[in-house]
Amino acid sequence: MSTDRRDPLETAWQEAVSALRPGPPREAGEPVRPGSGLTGGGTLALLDAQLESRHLDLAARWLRTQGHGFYTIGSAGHESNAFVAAALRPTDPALLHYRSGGFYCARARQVEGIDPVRDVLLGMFASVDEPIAGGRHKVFGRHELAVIPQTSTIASHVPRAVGVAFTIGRAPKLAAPIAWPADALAVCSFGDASANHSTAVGAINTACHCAHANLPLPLLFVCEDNGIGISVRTPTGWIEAAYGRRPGLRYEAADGTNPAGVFDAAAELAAWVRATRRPAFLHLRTVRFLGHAGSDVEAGYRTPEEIRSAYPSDPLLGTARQLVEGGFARPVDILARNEEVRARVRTAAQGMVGARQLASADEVAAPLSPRRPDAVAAAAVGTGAPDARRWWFGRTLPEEEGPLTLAQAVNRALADTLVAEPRSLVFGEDVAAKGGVYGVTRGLMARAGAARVFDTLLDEQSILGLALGAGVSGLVPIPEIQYLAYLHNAEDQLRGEAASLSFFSRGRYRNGMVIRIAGYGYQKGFGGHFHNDNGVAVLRDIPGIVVASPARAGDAAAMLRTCAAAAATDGTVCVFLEPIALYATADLHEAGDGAWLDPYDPPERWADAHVPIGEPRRYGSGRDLLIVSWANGLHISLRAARRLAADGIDCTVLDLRWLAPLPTDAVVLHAREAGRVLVVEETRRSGGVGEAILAGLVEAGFTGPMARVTSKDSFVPLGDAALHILVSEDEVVAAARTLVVRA
Ligand SMILES: Cc1ncc(C[n+]2csc(CCOP(=O)(O)OP(=O)(O)O)c2C)c(N)n1
Ligand SMILES: [Mg+2]
Repeated sequence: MSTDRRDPLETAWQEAVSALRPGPPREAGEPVRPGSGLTGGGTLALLDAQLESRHLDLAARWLRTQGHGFYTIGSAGHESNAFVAAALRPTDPALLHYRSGGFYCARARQVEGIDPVRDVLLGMFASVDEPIAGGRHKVFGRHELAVIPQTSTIASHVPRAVGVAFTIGRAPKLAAPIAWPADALAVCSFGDASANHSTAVGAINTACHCAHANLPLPLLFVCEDNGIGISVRTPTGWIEAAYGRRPGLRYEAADGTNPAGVFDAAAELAAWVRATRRPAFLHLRTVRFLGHAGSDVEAGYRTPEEIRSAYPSDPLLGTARQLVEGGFARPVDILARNEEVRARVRTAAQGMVGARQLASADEVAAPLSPRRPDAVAAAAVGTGAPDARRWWFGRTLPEEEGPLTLAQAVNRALADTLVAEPRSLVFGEDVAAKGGVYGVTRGLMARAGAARVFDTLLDEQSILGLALGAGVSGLVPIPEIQYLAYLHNAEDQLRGEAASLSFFSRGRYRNGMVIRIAGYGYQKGFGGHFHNDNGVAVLRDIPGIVVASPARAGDAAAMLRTCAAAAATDGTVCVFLEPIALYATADLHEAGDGAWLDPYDPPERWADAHVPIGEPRRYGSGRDLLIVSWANGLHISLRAARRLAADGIDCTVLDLRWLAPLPTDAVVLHAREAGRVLVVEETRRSGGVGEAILAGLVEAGFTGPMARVTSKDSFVPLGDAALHILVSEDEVVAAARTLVVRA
């Protein structure tokens, strides 16, 4: 490969460095400026980190001109963030902006044997050897550096950062160890435009709220303010106006051209955060060079003069100036370092041409959601000590209570999880004193304590952010979302963040969790759409997650144990979708029959009662028709099956129990036995589950008659009008008759 022409940015910098006037020579161990905690020698080392970051950016563009590399968003202009890293410890969990390359290179210097140039270049080449994402994304991340990888979604990491800090703050009150040192702080960087994203705004508000409530939250926000978001200017003074005077949030600003100033401000804030366990906001003023990305034609929205006018604010020039004028280096020394780093980066880049990329779909998906069913089964039977259970439940153990409703069974299973799994936490809106929106968590706080069962503020992004932070810190979070409709405003925290972490970190980071959601329709004419939301498509297409949806008490307890065990053992992200309308249902066919109640299994039966992920449950063995359903649809289907039996139509009813992964093989097996299939689906006709069931049958070569009855493609209205929308027992019976007669 040919060497390239130098970018005007580099040439301007070289000229400016050459023109610097050296001060009287000083020893490397002396402060870089009077009173600074940073030495001249330390600054020189950090200049190398800055140069590495800059030359990585230049190399990314140079590689593109040669037809190599896949990523050109860089950190040029932001490299003063190296001095923030230097003020922190390499064990402080870091969630970084995509321009925090200087931070990454500086942090790598704090840990033996890590070459940040290699790491970042491998990312550009989408190499399988890249240490965090292994070719799945270009991202700053490395387990050995406590740098948790981020997605490309602006600000989506900020709720997790708050969750990590919350977990560090909560750790002293828990009996379980977490992944970070007791005196760690979390650091989270983001851009100035990103600071306006509702995700960031909400998360920072949560941090302020915690501080206001005296909850420990050791978190350093770093806003890398280059005054622009792609092409849109941030109004002068906005970041300070928005974040300079927030309750509970200490604010300091630092100028990226003054490295000692950045270091001292960051060190001061870090010491304060560590000591007070309160959040702080470092406003780091930067510039942006080289456009937003290689593909961005900056000249379309910035004049050449404007672009050049930022050159004097180059953080690399600021560092060089402090070193030269402070007497720690001569311009020639700095220019020589530049040449050394430049050559090193280019040589490394050349050596990576042809680096192996992911070679098969299996290799790509390997870290998506590792499953070890045997280990999960073993973990799912883990129970608290008999004494602990006895203390928790008092005189009557749940297995001695008699048959339970679905809500009671979830409650008892949550209790057993809290007893058996010291890493588990239960939280959400109203879950503590009130016991959750439907009382499912009632009594848990009184026993587990307010450190493990607690109310959050009313923000689903923050609830899931807390789960993300607790999960990546080694705990087993079990958050509650009050209604399925209210998952949607926070859905990216599940889809973009939780589900993708293992994938983008080759399993080095995981965030196992069980998100309990009260959902579905049929609330006896109550509530309207938002309390009867029945759409699950948004969950079913998220790669790798598990969606459990029990219909009755016995299944719910066993499935909750499975989910908690999978979250703890394999880092599985589980959604546990509970049918509100069946929470308190006791009967199936006749009033008073109690057929929808189940006894609670005693621990010695948990192994036999274990429900593996993806295993459905069969009712009956009728040979005329297979009815496939789940949740409310199961209750409806079992009633319909009895009416059909009176007509001489013998049905098998299959409860899917798991909506992801779908038990397609079992459906096919039972379909072959019965010859005809009817899917009874309480979700919508479009994007529901039945489409996948029928597609699975067709793909498997099943040729018998198939049909589905579903709820309508509509929102659910208030009152009895809901019944026009939701699938009914009569529709099931009619469709089944048609199907059987037709065949
Ligand atoms: C949620 C979301 N919306 C839009 C984008 C596209 N996008 C990528 S970077 C960016 C601007 C970010 O600006 P800022 O936060 O100031 O960071 P900077 O690039 O200036 O460092 C946008 C809009 C995105 N990545 N995520
Ligand atoms: Mg910006």
